[in-house]
Amino acid sequence: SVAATTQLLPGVEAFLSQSPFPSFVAGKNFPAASGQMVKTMDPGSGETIAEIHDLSAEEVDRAVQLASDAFPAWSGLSKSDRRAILLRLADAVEEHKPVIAQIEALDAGKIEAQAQGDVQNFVDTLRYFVGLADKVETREKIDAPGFDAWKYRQPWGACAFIFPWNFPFLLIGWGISPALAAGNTVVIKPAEDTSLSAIYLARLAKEVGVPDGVINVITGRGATSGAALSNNTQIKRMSFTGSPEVGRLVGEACGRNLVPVKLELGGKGAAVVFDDVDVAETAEKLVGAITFHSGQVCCDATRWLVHRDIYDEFTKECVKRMATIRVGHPLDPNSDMGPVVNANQRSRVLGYLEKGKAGGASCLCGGGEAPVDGFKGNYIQPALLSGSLDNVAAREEIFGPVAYIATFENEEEAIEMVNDTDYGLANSVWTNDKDRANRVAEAMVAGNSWINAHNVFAQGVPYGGVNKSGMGGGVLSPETLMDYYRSTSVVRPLS
Ligand code: TXE
Repeated sequence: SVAATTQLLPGVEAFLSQSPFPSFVAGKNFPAASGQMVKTMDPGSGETIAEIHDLSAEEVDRAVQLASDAFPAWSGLSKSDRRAILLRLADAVEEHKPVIAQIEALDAGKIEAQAQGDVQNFVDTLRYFVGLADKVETREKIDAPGFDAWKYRQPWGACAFIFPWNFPFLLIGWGISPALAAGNTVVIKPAEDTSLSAIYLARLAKEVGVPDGVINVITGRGATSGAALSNNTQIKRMSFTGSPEVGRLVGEACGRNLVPVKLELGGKGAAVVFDDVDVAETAEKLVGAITFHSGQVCCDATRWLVHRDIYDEFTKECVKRMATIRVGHPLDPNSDMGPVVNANQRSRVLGYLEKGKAGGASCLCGGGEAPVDGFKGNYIQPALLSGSLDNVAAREEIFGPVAYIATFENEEEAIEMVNDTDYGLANSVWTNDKDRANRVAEAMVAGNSWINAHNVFAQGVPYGGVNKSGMGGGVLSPETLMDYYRSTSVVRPLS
């Protein structure tokens, strides 16, 4: 069991002992009247750690109603009052970081230190957007000769958020911070595998005085409570992060209801490695990126395109480093990489390895289940495939610790290979030639291009995908905040 590895913090034990967990709406526990539950597991031990309530469609609609009811008072607060409340929440989350991070590590299979980074990122993001909202002109004069013209900005109302299981807490921060700072209320639907940190947050918000109904968490299965939320006609905006398949369903529902929608979907990112790099250092960083959270990262570099002159040396170095990755329980401080989130995901990843090999790829290392002493978790060895990119494992999102390596001869060919995908989330270029780095970064068709790094984020720098990776403007930037205001032009002719 978990306790064999690490003593759980008293705050975590106390929290888990309250299972089963109802949703949390309008400042109260909000149970599913049907008594239907969803089990949530520690993917590291394979054991059920809690149960959460599975709301019906009517209950979801009721929750949206309560979030809408809370909107006039919340949006009517002065900027400084709202700022004070949200900064108190940021401080409280920071104080509770060890507990939230341990809950997250257990629930999502995330290495504990990484979970702490996620919680801190939530705090930083909330503080960033609160600071930014403070400076937004909600009444702005427009220069239009002959008219007294103004642009007014107001929050929308109750905004909905559907989140995936890979970064449960961090993504809540990225999603709801701009919405709350602008004066909207929010309804959060976490993934059924990883709802605990969201419930913890909603309760904490209540404790520090966030008014009832401003932060609501509805729990349950995607096909029931998720679908009900995306089909609700009262929500003013929708933001979805997850798989392209479900993203389409959510987008369709919002299209029908004419609800503005933001979609953050998958990716099949590339890393282009030129022959002038420090091979050992670059291999270390790319192996670090693909094994970070077991490769369950939408912006990961999953196609490594390596200049043919260094291909052999680079590949050897990657294989050597992958073999040193210590796979283990997320709460074991000696683990570099934890499990994948559930048994389905494990089958999916192992299935892609098989399909990739059947399609002609060679497996250079790893690629099976990874036994971890004492645990029946969903552990997989990190793997490196090589071969032609015309392979299902090189084209589809695997969402596991699997990279696909191939060679290129020149810059032009590399760019063509990078862009030969329906996705467009994030890529990186690795070279010491600054001009080349800038050229390639600009030519890669995606929302994000990194130079000599992968998976780097900063508040204020837009993050989001294009093409099949997403739509609706992305997250983390000043423009994201503006998405959470609707504007009204107010015009008076002067003569
Ligand atoms: O995601 P889903 P899953 C990819 C990744 C993974 C695959 C499946 O490849 O293997 O998606 O993961 C809710 N109406 N990504 O099944 O189903 C669901 O409850 C409304 C990439 O977990 O998309 C959860 O809250 N909502 C991705 C959320 O949608 C529905 C991160 C996401 O679940 C619903 C995660 C429905 N009909 C997975 N069905 C990334 N790129 O970031 C489910 N949901």
